[in-house]
Amino acid sequence: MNLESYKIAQHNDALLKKHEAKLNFLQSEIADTERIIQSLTEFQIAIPSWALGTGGTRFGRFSGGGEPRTLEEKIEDVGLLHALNRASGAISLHIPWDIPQDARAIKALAAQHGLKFDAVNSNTFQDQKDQQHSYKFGSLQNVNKAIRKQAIEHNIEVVRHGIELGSESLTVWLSDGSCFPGQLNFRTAFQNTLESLQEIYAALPDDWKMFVEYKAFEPNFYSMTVGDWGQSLLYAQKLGDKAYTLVDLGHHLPNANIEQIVALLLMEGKLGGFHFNDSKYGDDDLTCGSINPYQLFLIFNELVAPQAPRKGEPEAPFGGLGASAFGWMIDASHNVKDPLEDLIQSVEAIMNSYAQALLVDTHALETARQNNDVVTAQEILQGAFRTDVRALVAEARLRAGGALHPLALFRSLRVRENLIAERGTATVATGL
Ligand code: AFD
Ligand code: MN
Ligand code: MN
Repeated sequence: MNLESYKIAQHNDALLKKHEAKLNFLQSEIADTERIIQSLTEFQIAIPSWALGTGGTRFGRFSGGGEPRTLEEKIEDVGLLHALNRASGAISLHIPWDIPQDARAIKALAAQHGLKFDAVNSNTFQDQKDQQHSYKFGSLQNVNKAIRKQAIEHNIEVVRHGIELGSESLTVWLSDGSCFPGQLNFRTAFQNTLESLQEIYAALPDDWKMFVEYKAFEPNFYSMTVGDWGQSLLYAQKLGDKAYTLVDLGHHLPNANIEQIVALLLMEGKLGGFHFNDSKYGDDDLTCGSINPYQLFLIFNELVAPQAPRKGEPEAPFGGLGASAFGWMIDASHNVKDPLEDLIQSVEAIMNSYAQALLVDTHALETARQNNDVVTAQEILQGAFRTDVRALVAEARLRAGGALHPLALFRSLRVRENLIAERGTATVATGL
């Protein structure tokens, strides 16, 4: 389904007066709104191909219909999101679920929608039907060298697909680990995984990055072989300059201080990027900012804080993070919300937290810290967090040709109803 620009213009015309009043108020209150709006305009969030349909729980899926049936339709859906919010300019594919039959045609279709290909994701957490060896006892960690080899070759195949599409990063998430005490020699499992990752790393083009994604738990597991940020950082440091740690917000033990983890990974120049989502109990993959928006804000507060740029990266002017600085991606799974509405809300939440973080007076905050003035430090942070910056985010969208209120336009155009009419209600396996 295409979204004609005149429909966006009509939508914006109807809301413009109210929007300008809110924007004028913020411009009267905040010193550098222009630089905040510019930073927001540059910020692009990659949409996971597997989040465009209903993900389901371990026990079932309740599809709402109109789901993409092909890679082309997944690209069209992300194109629609991007037309609405002008902040979803990339798609992240999962191989083998998204193997392009004609990479040139797929790349051209994505370009038509103004989309790039973000990280490609490998999959050794499921056995594929024609697979010679099973990953039942792990993949890159496996005690059987032939199984490790199969998993290494799969990852290198994924990189090859990514190269054809113009991607520049590989995300490796491993559901390797053990279910019981005694099952694994922890050190051998680490060494096997490291050696396997080193073989994959050696196959990376020079300008690529490898993101080693950690996760503290899986139901039924006793240990994970890439279980926390420390293990991921250890792998990344041993692998080399092209390897980084990927922070999925839902992959921590309850109450982990994620903003502190982000700060230390930044300090080491090993923060690769994020899989944004929200969670209450586990890897719930819920709408970003829907449960703990303050944590999301505190993460962005660390990201925009003045810091020495990473090796080879430009100094982040005024905390402007830019699309290239890290891998910015949503990783969510939808059950009771429309997938596209959920993604619209997630992108909005991320933009809001970024804009709020840019309001923080970092010099005053540092002075408060130097004086152990805890109360003032809190006032500074919460003053920014409690500022309604939605008009700044909307202005960035407006200037980039998007909708002032993407969710309202999505509904008023009856996008989902049109997609159901076009694609039917068959539930499509999205993989996850
Ligand atoms: C699952 C994993 C992990 C991974 C994603 C895509 O928990 O977050 O990034 O699948 O492979 O959600
Ligand atoms: Mn993830
Ligand atoms: Mn996950």
